[in-house]
Amino acid sequence: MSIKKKTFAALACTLALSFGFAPAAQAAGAQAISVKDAWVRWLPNNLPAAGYATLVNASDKPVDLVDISSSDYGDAMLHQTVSNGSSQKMVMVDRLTVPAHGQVAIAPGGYHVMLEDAKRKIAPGDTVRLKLKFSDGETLDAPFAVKSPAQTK
Ligand SMILES: [Cu+2]
Repeated sequence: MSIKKKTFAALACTLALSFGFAPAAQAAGAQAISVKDAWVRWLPNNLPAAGYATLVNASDKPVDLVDISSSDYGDAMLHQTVSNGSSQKMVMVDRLTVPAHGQVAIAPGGYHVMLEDAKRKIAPGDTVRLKLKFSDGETLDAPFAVKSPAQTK
């Protein structure tokens, strides 16, 4: 982050405080990104789960998803399913750009959040939380609905 940007962020924060804006307010460029349709495809026997969601960017600048973590899983990372002919493989994705005034789908067949090493017993019907970090400095702690494979067909 540049010094200039940092100073602006600090200033915006001070302004927000002095005027009593809620943190979720659109003012001062905060909260450009929102998460919708967030769910997790759960698998039995402690197999890795996959998280899916649509990221919506309300701002006029592209914003990148740069990091994912979860208090419910030891490991959370963004993968992309790539098919070459008849076979499919997963590749790691460092950043995912959400276009200005646009959205990007983390959806079956494309991107997924690979969730491994569950820290507690997680079952369909639960809600898990994923912390999404973005290039503009914002962090979202989003609830994901846990579904069984049968519920997602
Ligand atoms: Cu994966």
